[in-house]
Amino acid sequence: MIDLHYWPTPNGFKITIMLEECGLPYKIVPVNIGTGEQFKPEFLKISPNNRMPAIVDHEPPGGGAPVSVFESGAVLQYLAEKAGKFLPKDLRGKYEVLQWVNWQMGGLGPMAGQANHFNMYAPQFNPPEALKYGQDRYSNEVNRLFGVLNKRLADRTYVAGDYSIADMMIWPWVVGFKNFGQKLEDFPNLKKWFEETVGRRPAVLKGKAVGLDLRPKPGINTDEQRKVLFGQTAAVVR
Ligand SMILES: N[C@@H](CCC(=O)N[C@@H](CS)C(=O)NCC(=O)O)C(=O)O
Repeated sequence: MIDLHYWPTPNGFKITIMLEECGLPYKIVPVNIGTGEQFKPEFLKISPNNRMPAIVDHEPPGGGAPVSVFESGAVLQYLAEKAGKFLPKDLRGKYEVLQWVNWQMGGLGPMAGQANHFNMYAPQFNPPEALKYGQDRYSNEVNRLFGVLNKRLADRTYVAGDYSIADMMIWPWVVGFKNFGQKLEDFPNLKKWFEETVGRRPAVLKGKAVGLDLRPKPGINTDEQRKVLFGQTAAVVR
């Protein structure tokens, strides 16, 4: 059995989608990031960066002690190796996928996360142009990254070879496109991949619905949530 330390967010959905695609049994261990459960000492032992998702696999390949993994890219790579699916074993195929996995982890995820923050959650600045600078900077970068993806999908069905962990990781970071200041009509190949090719897969729909009941109201809505999520420094976290 795999314990999935989880909250229903784009980085969480990557893992539930993969687990559903592979048919691997898992148990959700909720980490309510709005109330600060990511700072619990038991969780920090698994995920020292106080971020979910993370997994603990009690039946790792080859046996032995449970294996714990944090960082969603590493988790999906682990699960792909465990299941023998969605990550080619040959060198060329494997690195074709992994370069897009890293593109998502280092580019689309962080930039869309910041676009979301400035567009949806940042307080009013004085002067107001200061807020617009942050909004434009990150929304423009997501726009560029969506353009890269749109071009990539012009002559292929999936991002890298067959359907893979790259598709599963990128898809949840397109879901919130409006909050990142984007219109999918500007990216027709991406739109088709998002809405039809990947978006109609039963495991994707199932994975994206996992744990929605844990969080009746999406987003960050209370002062407590804002304080926990936006006030972090080394001193506060310790
Ligand atoms: N690079 C990390 C990012 C994970 C991440 O940012 N998780 C957010 C939710 S989507 C979180 O746990 N936030 C808690 C916090 O900010 O304290 C990954 O891909 O696993």
